[in-house]
Amino acid sequence: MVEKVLRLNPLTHKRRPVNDDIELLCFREVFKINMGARPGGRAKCRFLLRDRAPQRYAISPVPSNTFPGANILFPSRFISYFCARQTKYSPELTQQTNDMVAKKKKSAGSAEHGKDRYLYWYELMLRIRRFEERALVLYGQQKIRGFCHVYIGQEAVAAGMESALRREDCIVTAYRQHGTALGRGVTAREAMAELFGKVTGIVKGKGGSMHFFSAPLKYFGGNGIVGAQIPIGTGIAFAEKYRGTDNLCVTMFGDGASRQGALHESFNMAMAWKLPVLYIVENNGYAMGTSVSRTSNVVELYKLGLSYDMPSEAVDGMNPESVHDAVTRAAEHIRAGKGPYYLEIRTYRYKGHSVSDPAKYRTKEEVESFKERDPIKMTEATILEKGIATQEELQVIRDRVKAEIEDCVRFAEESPYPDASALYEDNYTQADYPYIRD
Ligand SMILES: Cc1ncc(C[n+]2csc(CCOP(=O)(O)OP(=O)(O)O)c2C)c(N)n1
Ligand SMILES: [Mg+2]
Repeated sequence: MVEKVLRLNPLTHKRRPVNDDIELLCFREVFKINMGARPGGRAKCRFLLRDRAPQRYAISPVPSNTFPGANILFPSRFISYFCARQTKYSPELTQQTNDMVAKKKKSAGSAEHGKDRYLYWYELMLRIRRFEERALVLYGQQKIRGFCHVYIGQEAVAAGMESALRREDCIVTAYRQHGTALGRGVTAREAMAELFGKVTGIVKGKGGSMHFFSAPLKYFGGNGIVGAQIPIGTGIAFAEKYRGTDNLCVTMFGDGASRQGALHESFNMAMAWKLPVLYIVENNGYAMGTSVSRTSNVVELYKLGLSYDMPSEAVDGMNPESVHDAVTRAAEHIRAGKGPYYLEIRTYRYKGHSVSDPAKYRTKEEVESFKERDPIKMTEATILEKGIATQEELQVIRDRVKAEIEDCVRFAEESPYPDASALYEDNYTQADYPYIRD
């Protein structure tokens, strides 16, 4: 087995190691080879394993790293790959989050959030949940194809955030984005038609599940490259500052993305230039099948901001109240011209990473423990317990959402696919592009 794993070319890694020893061994070898920053990995590997027959353990050497810092980045890719196995949402985090929840419960349902806001949260979260539940069924029927990452369990983040923002503020996020987009105002019709690849979709059926975009809504996607949106959001914030607005750019990413170097470059620049950017890490405990505690020494991800002197805090992401309050605090700070703010919003995804992930790397008990704090269930309970609205009023909302989801599916089914000629539309071209080779 050792032989098998070590024979992998680290750049094309195709097979998973199956036990701890192998993981550690692989990581150590890859790390040392990369640290060499020159081709010579094979020789070093032999040296490290000199007690064994070298030819059996040879790894294809990685190329020389000519970009400064690139050799430091390589190992991080391998850690997440080699460490994919059953793990848990960090126990420390779970405890801390429970403490936050207990504290929050005391003030839950307080008059500071009025009836309109509660009903807005309830309706939006329900819309997101029902939309995605339906999308999963349609995916199973092969009416939706390609990638599909659902947000189920994380709805309170989109709801609490939107109620605290202005419509002029910008948002950029990752690929798990149906909920964020619906919160922003993308209609269920536009979203569902996009999943179907139909011309009536929010980006004319060309983007699919991961790439919604709307300039009028100031919604900048929907990005499939993990962490790529962090410098993009930083740049959007720069543009807002340059234009002299007091809008901010919410730049959202997952816990996995927080290990990307782009985050550090962005944090540094945003602080140096006091850019109006609100960074939000949606810490749902996992990056694909790898838990935060397996890939990061710092499991309290808000602390990443502290080394840049960025105001940073952890937030319970399972209820919209605390998300709203934190985003409100952050927005005030940013609009006052004091620069960026960073929130680690602790949440959970009930489903696997994508439709094709059975999520065997975590226990049923863990999933259930989060479902007990389900944001929709909890919000409904608060509304009823505090007499904010009646069961009948909630039923009207439930019926409305149900009809809306039925309608958006019908709309998507009946809409046409784009014509083949659409392939030549909306493409970026530049006649004098300097790097084209014949
Ligand atoms: C640069 C890059 N590396 C790896 C991948 C493959 N990949 C897709 S999603 C993902 C996990 C990201 O997890 P996280 O940031 O926590 O977001 P979540 O899925 O939990 O919302 C990875 C590694 C990618 N898309 N882009
Ligand atoms: Mg994650």
